[in-house]
Amino acid sequence: MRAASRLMRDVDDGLPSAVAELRALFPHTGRAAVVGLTGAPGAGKSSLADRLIAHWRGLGKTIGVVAVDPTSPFSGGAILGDRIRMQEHATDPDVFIRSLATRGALGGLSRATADSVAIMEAMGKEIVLVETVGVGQDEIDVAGLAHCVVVVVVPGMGDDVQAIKAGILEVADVFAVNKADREGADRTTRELRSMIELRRVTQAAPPPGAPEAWEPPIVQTVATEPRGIAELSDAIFEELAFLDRTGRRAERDAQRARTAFLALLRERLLSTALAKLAQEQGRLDEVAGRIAARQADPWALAAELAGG
Ligand SMILES: Nc1nc2c(ncn2[C@@H]2O[C@H](COP(=O)(O)OP(=O)(O)OP(=O)(O)O)[C@@H](O)[C@H]2O)c(=O)[nH]1
Ligand SMILES: [Mg+2]
Repeated sequence: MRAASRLMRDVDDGLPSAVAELRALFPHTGRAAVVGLTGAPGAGKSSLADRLIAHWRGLGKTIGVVAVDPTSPFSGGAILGDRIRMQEHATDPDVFIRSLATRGALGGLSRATADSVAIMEAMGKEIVLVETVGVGQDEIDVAGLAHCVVVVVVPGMGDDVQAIKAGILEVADVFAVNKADREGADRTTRELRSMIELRRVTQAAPPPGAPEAWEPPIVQTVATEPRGIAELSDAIFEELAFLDRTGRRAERDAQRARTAFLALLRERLLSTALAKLAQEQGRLDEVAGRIAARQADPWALAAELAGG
């Protein structure tokens, strides 16, 4: 745990030795089940994570947690107020919790998340849980990094299901209707179910012999009581078993590798361009000033810095 913490710090600080260590660890990664937990701010993701951790510890599983908060400037241990919900597990040697915050101008949060997941996989964690706000179009593509994406929805937001960002249906492998102690949980559940059904009937009928499709189950939960946690865990395990049974896990792993690789590449290209900018063009502010004054055009500058 100490070595992993140190490596994560070195990765954060961008030490060249960290890259060498990550490369050495790479053959030992790829064995965990990566579960994404995503949804609107305050939906109860951390509370659910806390309950899932307790449930899985009861089953003897070892767990890693990456809590991603794009709005916070602080990275590090489980220190943020929000993470206190998982604090009781902080002394459990079989649970490793890491908070990740904004990566600054480089926008490398996705890359940092992928690296943290890899380190936890190399530690031998059986399940790695990634908690993050929002889905899909965010800086952190949790859907692209996970084997199972749990989308947390809460009732009582008016036309809640309609208000859920487009694309959520596509990335959700499991829906948790959390805060089911509140009014409207059944309605939200019904709306989600009809959305899923609508999608099925509007899709072209699968050709005979086509591989079976996964339909996201909907589980009502109350993280605070707790209620529905075993059911949520079962739904997650069923989806993971589905991937294995249908040979989809390899597909998913290829997609995960693609996401992580693109994140790394994007950060590399951007940092190269920014280093060039600092070196050859003076400070970004000056360049921006020249562009604003129409003394330089941004396309020519971008082409010069990024190639093409
Ligand atoms: N009534 C009720 N409250 C809940 C439930 N689950 C979580 N909460 C409360 O909702 C608030 C937010 O919970 P969090 O677990 O921090 O939510 P989150 O999605 O992790 O929040 P962010 O990380 O800030 O986006 C807390 O006050 C929780 O106690 C639930 O099932 N029912
Ligand atoms: Mg949280």
